[in-house]
Amino acid sequence: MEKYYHRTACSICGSRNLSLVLDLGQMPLANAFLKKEELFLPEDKFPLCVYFCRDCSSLQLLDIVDPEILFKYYDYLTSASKPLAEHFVWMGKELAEEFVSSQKDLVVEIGGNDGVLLEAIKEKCRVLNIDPAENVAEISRRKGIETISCFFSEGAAEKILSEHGNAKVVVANNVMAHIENLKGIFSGVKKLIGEDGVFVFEVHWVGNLIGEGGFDQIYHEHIFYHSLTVLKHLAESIGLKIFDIKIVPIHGQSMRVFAAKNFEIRSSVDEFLAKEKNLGLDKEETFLAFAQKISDNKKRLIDMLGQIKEEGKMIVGYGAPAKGNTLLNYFQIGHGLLDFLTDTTPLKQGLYSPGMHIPVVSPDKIDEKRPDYFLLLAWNYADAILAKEQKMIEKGSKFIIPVPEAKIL
Ligand code: DWN
Repeated sequence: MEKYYHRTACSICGSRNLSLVLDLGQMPLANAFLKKEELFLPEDKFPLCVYFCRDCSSLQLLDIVDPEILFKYYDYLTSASKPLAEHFVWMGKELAEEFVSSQKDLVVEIGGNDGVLLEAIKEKCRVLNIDPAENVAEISRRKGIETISCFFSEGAAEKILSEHGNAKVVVANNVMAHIENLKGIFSGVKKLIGEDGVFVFEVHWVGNLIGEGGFDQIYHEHIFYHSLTVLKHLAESIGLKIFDIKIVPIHGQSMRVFAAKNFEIRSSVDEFLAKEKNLGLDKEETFLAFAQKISDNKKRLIDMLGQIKEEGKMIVGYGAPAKGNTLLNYFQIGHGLLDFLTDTTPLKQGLYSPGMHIPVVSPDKIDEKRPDYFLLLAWNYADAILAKEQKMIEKGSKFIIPVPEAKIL
């Protein structure tokens, strides 16, 4: 199969009435960290262009990279980000409390990564992790969680149903933006949850992307930038109803969406749909205005970093998140500005960032090098990180928040 292909129709509604609202150019894959010996080899880059569908208002990529390339081996571990792990432990316990009534009940997680959520509830019910990344699935299995290393689909759902029975809960966190055939996912889940099960998923909210969040969450893994409005129509098209929604402070702001066949719809749904209408998420010009804000911020951040370097100061990247690579590559921030990136993920340490080839090192290097400034690439965990680095800050180190408008704290 080709490494990627270009769609000409909306993945949600099939319309060809699509408008290019943001072109970030040819970009490397955001999680394709490189070994030293790979630095001088050709590096895959793909068009990173965001389109607005004038018919269903969805925001999406049309250049679809082969999911086997993206997800069969994965550098990203939920457990490497303590605040995220704590969030999913809490989420697992909440869902078990609300929807699980027997140890025989089955909870299936699509894209459960290294098993953080399911591990928190595996004593309360049966659990099953479906994750395509073989290296990560192995970590999940070592936690005693039955893990099938495959892509979820209607076919996979039928196999799970025949071998495990209906699921009381299907969870899918930071997955529903990553899968081209969303109708197939919703249909598979509908089969799996039966008459009285629920589908609960968290996904980054497009209202945050264009507002307080950052454009850096745009990369090839994220085919969609979702609104509730679009998800509601999609779910209803295959016979599921979205009955509740909450905003959670994850990856900026994510939606936690609740869907089922027959649950009573709560007022949160209409309230949120009205909020999206007020934000103009159904208008092309909303996203064109967002694109302009990005180029304004590029100049601001580059000038800021250049000024700091002229003063002879050291700047390092704090965190080596996927989103950080969109920012670094689009803004062309390289080794001349950042000495290195620190990251708590062992799988990333000793590697180099895709595109800009900045070395990724353990956070232990921070004490050794005492940087003057940190470019907070993992800005979505700012509260936890600033609390953790209080001593460093008291000694004079400063943090730079890169998006939506670069600022020194
Ligand atoms: O959809 C996805 C999002 C939800 O998660 C995936 N495609 C990949 C991933 O994106 P990301 O890499 O931008 O996610 P995070 O969770 O924002 O990544 C944070 C990075 O920062 C991790 O590599 C861990 C690191 N980190 C750190 O070095 N020190 C995190 C914390 C909290 C820290 O204190």
